Amino acid sequence: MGQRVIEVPESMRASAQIDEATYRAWYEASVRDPAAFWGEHGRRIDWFKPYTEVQDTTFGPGKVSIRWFADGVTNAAHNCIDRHLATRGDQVAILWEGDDPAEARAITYRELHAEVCRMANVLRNRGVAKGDRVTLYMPMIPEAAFAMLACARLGAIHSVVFGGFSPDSLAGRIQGCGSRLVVTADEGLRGGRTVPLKANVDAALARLPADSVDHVVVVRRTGGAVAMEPGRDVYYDAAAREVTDTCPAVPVEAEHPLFLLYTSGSTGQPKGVVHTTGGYLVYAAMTHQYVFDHREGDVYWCTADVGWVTGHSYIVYGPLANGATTLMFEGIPTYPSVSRFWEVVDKHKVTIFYTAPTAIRSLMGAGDGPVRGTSRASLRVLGSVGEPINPEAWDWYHRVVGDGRCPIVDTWWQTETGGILITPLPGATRLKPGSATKPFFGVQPVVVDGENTVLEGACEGNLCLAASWPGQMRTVWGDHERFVQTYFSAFPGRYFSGDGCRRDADGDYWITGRVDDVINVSGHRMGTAEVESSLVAHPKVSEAAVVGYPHGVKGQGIYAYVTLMQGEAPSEGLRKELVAWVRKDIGPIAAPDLIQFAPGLPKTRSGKIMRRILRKIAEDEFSALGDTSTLAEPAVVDDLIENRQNRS
Ligand code: 6R9
Repeated sequence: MGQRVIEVPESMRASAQIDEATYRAWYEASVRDPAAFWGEHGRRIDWFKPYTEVQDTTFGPGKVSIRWFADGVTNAAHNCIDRHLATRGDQVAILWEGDDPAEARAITYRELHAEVCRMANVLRNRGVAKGDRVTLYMPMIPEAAFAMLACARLGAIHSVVFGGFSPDSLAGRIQGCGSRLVVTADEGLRGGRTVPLKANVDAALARLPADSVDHVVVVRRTGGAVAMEPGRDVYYDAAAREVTDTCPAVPVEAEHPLFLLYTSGSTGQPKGVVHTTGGYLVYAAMTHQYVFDHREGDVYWCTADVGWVTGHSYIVYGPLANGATTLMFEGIPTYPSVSRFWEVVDKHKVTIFYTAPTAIRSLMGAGDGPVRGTSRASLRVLGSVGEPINPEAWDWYHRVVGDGRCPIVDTWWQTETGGILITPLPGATRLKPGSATKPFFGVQPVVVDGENTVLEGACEGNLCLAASWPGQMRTVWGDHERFVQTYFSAFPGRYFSGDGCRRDADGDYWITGRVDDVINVSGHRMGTAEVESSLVAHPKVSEAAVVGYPHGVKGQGIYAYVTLMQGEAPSEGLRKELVAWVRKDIGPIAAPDLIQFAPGLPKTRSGKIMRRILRKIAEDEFSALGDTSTLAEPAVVDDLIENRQNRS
């Protein structure tokens, strides 16, 4: 196909945990007899009561049910902390790098144990027990990980809400899962600027019935003044002084929920993705070890925020279950300068570095100089996640950041999948820039056409999974029917990812992006329906349609077509007002990049908006609009083209 192939470096091959032959043998075994394969690998974590059942899963049609290791009993915090104490109590578990380069902390496994026990006791004293939901709205400080693990220790279910979400979004997520306790910080700190986390919690709670939340625990980060409501709010440091630093880990069944995480889909409000304990932890830990070729002595850094699934699986649970040293970074890639990532790599001798294409593209824009000025000699493996990585960005990452020395693992997965599904393994897989390459052990991708026919060989279509893997989400919180509808109805009997892909003649997968109404902005998922409903809630807006368009740094930008109420006139002022409106309503990540005022939207005679046409115009490719004969008013298209906002 004329595409470039980068062979496995000889040094990697020689010392590989998994070489090519092992990959083939294990993969083969994992799909031939999944129960035997996972029965063996499930033992990589500690079980208080060992499982005898391994896999009990069905994708329908009809019933959808996913259970792994179901009669086993374990605890995630025990596995991430306690079981390491005898062998690595003095090893650093969490290496924290502050927003300000002068601030850092190193927390050993022994200290992690004490910190998590204290946090667990603070929560327990406020009524948190097994099965209760706890919302965490935290900056990237070690206390965010302590709080997650404290919940896990008690068998409580955490729901982390990204600190960039608005009070309204936070309120919806608190109410959605009925959490009665929120852990937050006074303020966050990013790029030298403060984020008013506690004030946002106050605003969120003001929108909910008065008795919704009993307790707000406030970690002091900046020391900035915040309002404290007596009886409800307590500073963490004060509460922690009153408890001991031991707290037993509550044994939970393998299928007991560990966390839920709200994520955007193509319709309606964000849904609470439910992950359970045993299978999730086995899968997160195993992928972390093999995908990143993680070994004793590594310093591993994933730059994600704990508000996203990548932070859950690959900052906290996977690495800590493996006894790793995991770096947690509070700041942003461009503060105080565009060299920050590489300075942190040198400062902490980072060996494995995992980031998102959007970060790579934005740093690439600043040129090679800021990278070349640093050593990066400690780096061994580079990773990418969140969106397709374009070959230019891949090349730069490989050639400049990794000095041509480090394999790049382009890892495809989703909030719903719990862990990485399609990826190279550093010692086993030759790389193709832009391809996520091969399935991980136990993962059975299938490419299907619109009629659910399985395509063979080289092909392009919808990316589905034919069978379950232990890290898979189990249900949507409180709405199993929505789970079945969303993931198992488009292609009955299979899990549908929502992504399109191409498989080449070598069996390598190339993810082409979402085929549903979800857009991927800087690696963050946004449902177009959510942005639309926010826009139409504005008093001057009558109708809105939102699509994605190619954006040089963000991957996709948000393009909104807006029809105003009768008598309202388009203006620059109103454009700004609408952007600010969405930003305030949902959060900065949802703010439209381009708004086009449109007197009418292209609709079929039955009133359906033809998004295909809107996407084309937003992409500035209006010469290939396809069939427009079914439009009720073909003339609206001319106006849309005339006034398009993205002109290349
Ligand atoms: C882990 C995470 C999931 C969506 C997914 C896909 C896109 C993620 C990718 C990728 C191409 C990769 N995506 N990794 N596309 N190559 N390596 O990002 O979870 O936030 O749920 O997003 O992101 O479109 O469906 P999440």
